[in-house]
Amino acid sequence: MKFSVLTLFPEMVDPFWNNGMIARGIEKGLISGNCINIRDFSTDRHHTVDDRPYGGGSGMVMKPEPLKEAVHSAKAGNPDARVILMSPQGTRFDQPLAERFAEEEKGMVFVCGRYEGIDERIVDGLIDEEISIGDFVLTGGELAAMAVIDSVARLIPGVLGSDESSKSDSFTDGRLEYAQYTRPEDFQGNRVPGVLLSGNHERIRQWRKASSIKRTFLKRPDLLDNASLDEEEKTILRRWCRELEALVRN
Ligand code: 4G0
Repeated sequence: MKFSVLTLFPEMVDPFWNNGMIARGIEKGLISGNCINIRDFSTDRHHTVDDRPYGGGSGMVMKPEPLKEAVHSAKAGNPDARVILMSPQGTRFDQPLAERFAEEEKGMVFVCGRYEGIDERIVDGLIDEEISIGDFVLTGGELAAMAVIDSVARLIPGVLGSDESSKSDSFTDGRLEYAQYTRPEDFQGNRVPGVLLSGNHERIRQWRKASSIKRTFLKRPDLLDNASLDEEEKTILRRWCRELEALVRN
């Protein structure tokens, strides 16, 4: 997968390619990434990239001409890439969408807006998909693009080590991950749950399943709204219910 980021602040995105699993994925030749400075495609003496909004009002709007040339340049180096605008007005990004991108796309071009937004004719004419990482506003699309790239890249086979498969992550099956512990066995008087030290793999599996469904219920009940519980999860929740009832009675 080839990722291109169109931005007025390439210095903000450049370090992203050089660290952690993204850098490893690039070294392995599984992904590649580059930045294109939109300002390089401005032709006037002052390299203008923004202008005042028609109709008046505060703030500035990104001019269409440099953006159009930047997108064309990106697509020339990244053919059949999907052109994505990071914007608070976009479709909400989530794990299923990350999985779809990782599976279906050969390349992705991210347009990062600044100022109050970009000229609507660019959105209409050049953008394939408008995506938001959540209901909040950033000063630019760069952080949002990096979040999307990070989550898509780690789903590409081989980018994560075989040891740290992305297949069993939170959200992959609509449940939060179970609680994790490492040494020491006793940390400031808090002990690791005994079952995890037992070596009994079946009991450990059951404990993790209970941990997973209970934290999902407590921390993100919305994830269970349209989910169907399997028999094991129903048993876990019924038992939990009885434990709570006993607690209330005593
Ligand atoms: C385009 C994405 C880009 C339009 C980008 C802002 C939040 C997100 C930008 C605007 C962003 C997100 C209309 C304010 C840049 N902020 N939630 N800022 N407008 O994904």
